[in-house]
Amino acid sequence: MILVTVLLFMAIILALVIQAQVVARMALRFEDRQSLRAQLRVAAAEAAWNALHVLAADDNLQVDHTNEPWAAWQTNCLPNNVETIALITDENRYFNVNNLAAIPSNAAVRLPTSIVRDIFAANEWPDPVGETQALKDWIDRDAEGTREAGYYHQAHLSLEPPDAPMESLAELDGVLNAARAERRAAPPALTVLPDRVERIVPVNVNTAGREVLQAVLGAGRSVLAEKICRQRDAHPVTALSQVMDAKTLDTLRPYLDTRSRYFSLAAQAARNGQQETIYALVRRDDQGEIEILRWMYR
Ligand SMILES: [Ca+2]
Ligand SMILES: [Ca+2]
Repeated sequence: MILVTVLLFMAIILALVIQAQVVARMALRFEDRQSLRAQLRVAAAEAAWNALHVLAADDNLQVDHTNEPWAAWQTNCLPNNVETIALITDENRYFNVNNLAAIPSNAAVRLPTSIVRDIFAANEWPDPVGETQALKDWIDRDAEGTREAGYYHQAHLSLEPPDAPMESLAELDGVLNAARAERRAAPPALTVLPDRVERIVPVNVNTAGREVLQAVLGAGRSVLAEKICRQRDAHPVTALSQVMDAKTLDTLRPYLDTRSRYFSLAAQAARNGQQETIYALVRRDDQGEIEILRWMYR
């Protein structure tokens, strides 16, 4: 009986020792992971800052194209075996949804709603006019329109248009899918550039996708869209007058530029299969100064 008790006692002690070792090892592993995570965050931030330095050092702020140093992948292997990679993408290659709140001062200029409607149509959305109206009413300051607060109340949706510029792609996604049975990603030609001022953010003719250019120029100008793509592939467009006549330019001027002001940045640091990524959105002003609009780790 005593032997059984002693054996049982020893077994319990042994189990406790093993458990303590396992817990200690797990704690150590957790600490290692946390420490590597901190190292990776620092490395990702450094990679991001280096990429932004290249963007700020751009020697021609009037013309931006994808063969410039800032647009190249920037990779690095640090002495502690952490590998980093950073990529800057200009956001002026897409059409800013917040342009919907701006009204062009010249009546001859194409309306932003026509451009967004064409983008939905090109992506075969079921109701381009309605989808465009939903985005416009969400953003514009007035409460007049078929997709203002009353629309959401009637549909028993707990949403209310803020009548202010959109802040993120997630917000765009939420509005577009509010009344949809099946979720659908926003057309890739659209972006969300937060700005306190209601003004049209132009697209860069040197970087915009064919679909974006076509929507901005409007149906009936597909030959012009082709011409711009051909010309910019040979040489970056340094003045809009190089690709269109003065009359056409007058009706499109607010929407087109040869440079970019908004850029997104993704910087990642990795080691041993663990990684940390930074996503940022920045604005570069006329002097090359960079303002960080968004900065998040994932
Ligand atoms: Ca440039
Ligand atoms: Ca509104």
